[in-house]
Amino acid sequence: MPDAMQSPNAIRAAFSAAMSEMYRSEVPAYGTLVDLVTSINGDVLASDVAQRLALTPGEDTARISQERHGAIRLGTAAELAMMGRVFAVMGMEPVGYYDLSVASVPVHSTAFRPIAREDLAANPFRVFTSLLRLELIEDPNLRARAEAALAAREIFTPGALALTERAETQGGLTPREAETFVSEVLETFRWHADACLDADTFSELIAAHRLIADVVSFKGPHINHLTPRTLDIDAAQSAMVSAGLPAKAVVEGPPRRACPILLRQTAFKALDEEVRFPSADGTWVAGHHTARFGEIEQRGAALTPKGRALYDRLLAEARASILPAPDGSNADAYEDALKSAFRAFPDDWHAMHDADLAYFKYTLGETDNMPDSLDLAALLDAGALRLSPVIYEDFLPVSAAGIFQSNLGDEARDTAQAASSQDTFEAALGRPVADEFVLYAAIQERSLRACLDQLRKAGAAA
Ligand code: OOG
Ligand code: NI
Repeated sequence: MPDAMQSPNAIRAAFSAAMSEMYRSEVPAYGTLVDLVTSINGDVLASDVAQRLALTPGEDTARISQERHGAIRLGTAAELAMMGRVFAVMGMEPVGYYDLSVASVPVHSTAFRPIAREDLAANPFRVFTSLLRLELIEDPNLRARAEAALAAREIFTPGALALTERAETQGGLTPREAETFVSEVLETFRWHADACLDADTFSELIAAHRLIADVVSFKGPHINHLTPRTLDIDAAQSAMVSAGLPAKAVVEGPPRRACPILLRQTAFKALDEEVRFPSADGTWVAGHHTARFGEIEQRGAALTPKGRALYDRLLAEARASILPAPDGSNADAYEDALKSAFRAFPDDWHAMHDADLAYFKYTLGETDNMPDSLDLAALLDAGALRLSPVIYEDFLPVSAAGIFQSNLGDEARDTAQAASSQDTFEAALGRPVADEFVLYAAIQERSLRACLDQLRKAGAAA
């Protein structure tokens, strides 16, 4: 990249900040969430819990207050492919494939995010990006109207399209271009209260699936939530309830642990918003839509395939005995079932490392009894190497399904939908999605190699 160009990390950080500012003004309760999470994070970092979390100082701790993810839902393959090019300008790559059809949600998804350790440390902003599966609308007439509405819209401004092309041909954007790019791209995610479809079509789409109505009826893929990261989600959940926010009944993901793994999430329910629908005589018809909500998350260690398989098995075990009721009536019993299932998952960093359950970054520790060999176990036992968990940067399909559902009005939907495929999704995107495990393993290996090199040099010098 030529010197005069703005770094993708700086563009992403500016974009993430601009999104946060826009969402704060659109959904004031999000601002309340950010404030309470910031204060809880400050408390945790000042307490001795911070030590136990073993976060990498200056890397995992520095980024927390500006860390968040967002979510959008796109209507067509062309929108997804273009969105991929826009995110690439900000250093965000598609990672992972999530098939939500198993939970009767008619989308499949990926997460756009930075992938290198340095870039994640600079700013880890991610966007959970879903593509609607229109083929799941059964009524051919309704499907055709939905397709026509999507074909007629252009979700990117001319400026956003032109600057994305410029970034691709000139290998980046100048600081001035980057500034314009951020404000142009922001327009795509803005809320529009004016629908593009008439009230009757909207009702029919709602009846087919609320999510389909949300994607198809508006000018663009309004950001539907923005999620700050907290270091203590249980404290944040109580604070949310105390602040009068309509919090979701249970926290999704693993139970509370001393050594957090993967991702725990909770949300406040979607707001009922006033919208207007155009009618044939040129007047507007007032209506309502629930679309946007708030979410908080706590991130823990990324798990290896072995750790992930254990997580999936224990979660399935708990959920086979009890499923959280949407009204929260069995929330305590569900938490107990989770806790008891997860006793089989070691809750100690060293044990998780030795059992190959999670990924770690190694740092050099200080020790007086340096072992003779560079054997990993000996180095860890002697304290010559220390462990810091590689933070999980991705999402969880069961949790995502729970988040989607809590915001679709908690309707019971037991009709399973045809499974989709990663191939179809990648064809729409125009490129493959990265494998998250490969990325985490690379971060672990690189950090180990760097430490061993330093120890070797120190040994040679001694
Ligand atoms: C996305 C829901 C998934 C998460 O944090 O798991 C998600 C959506 O509702 O569009 O954001
Ligand atoms: Ni989310």
